Amino acid sequence: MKPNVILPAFVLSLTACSTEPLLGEQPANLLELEVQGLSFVGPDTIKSGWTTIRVNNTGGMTHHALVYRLPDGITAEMVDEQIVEPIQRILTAAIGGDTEKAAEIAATIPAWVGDLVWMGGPGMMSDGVTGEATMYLEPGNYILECYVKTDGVQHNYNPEPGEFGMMLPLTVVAEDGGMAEPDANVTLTLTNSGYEITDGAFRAGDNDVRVKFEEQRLYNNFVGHDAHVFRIDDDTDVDAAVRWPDFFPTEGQQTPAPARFVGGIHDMPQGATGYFKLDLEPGEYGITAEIPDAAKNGFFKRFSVDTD
Ligand SMILES: [Cu+2]
Repeated sequence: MKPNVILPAFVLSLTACSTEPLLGEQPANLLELEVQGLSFVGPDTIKSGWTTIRVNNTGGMTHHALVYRLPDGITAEMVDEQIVEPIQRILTAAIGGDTEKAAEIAATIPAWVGDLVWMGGPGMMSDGVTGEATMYLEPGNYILECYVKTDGVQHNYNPEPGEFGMMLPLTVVAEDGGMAEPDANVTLTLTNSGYEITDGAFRAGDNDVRVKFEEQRLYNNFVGHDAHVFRIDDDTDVDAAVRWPDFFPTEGQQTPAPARFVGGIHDMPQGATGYFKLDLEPGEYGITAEIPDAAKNGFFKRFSVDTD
């Protein structure tokens, strides 16, 4: 861990596991969560295999929902105490200008942070947006988390001892949910040099986006590239929006977001494929990643959606 690295905290609250039969577009293995204050509310158990995680964000601000798998022997309490809480103290020290203290705290973060496996989850969603991502999840223990910052406090951090913030422990059980791999109208392929639309096209209305993580790498020893979509209106500060998901700077992911984020998917391992939904009005959009210097690293792509 680089001593000057500011790590995000993760917090989320989720709800809902259902195994209802397929009804039209209804996913068969769906975990549906609500945002209430700074928590995810909903079920905490889901069957394995293809799994849809939906977050209805009516919480009044931008959130997201990274899903990651815990290595054997690591509990949500350990993540909260040994990673989330120190990262908040690093952020607080950095905001106060005490980089020495921030570096001291960073040195205490356990090496097993590198064994957490980022497994997608709904990307940046502004207030009023429903985020939905579908991933293939093996049985195990996971956490779903939002680490957006508000007034210098990460949403996953809860100062109350023993209480989680936007951090929902999730159990993926051995029984397979039986859901088929989703279809998609557009495929976005991520390599180490950026985004490429390799099949189909974005369209007005509902989009099912396939994301192929053909290549993946770590930035600042911590995050991989991913995809977050925002709307570009005439008055949108595009540069600020492209930079916003980078959580390393103290102002990164600080609310309010400089643009309307309409969905996406968090990073997944090299070789993985994930899916997310977008509901797009005609207009201009950008895709950016939660990494340092996203544009310089190739991770900013504009696209237009025409009226059908
Ligand atoms: Cu949040």
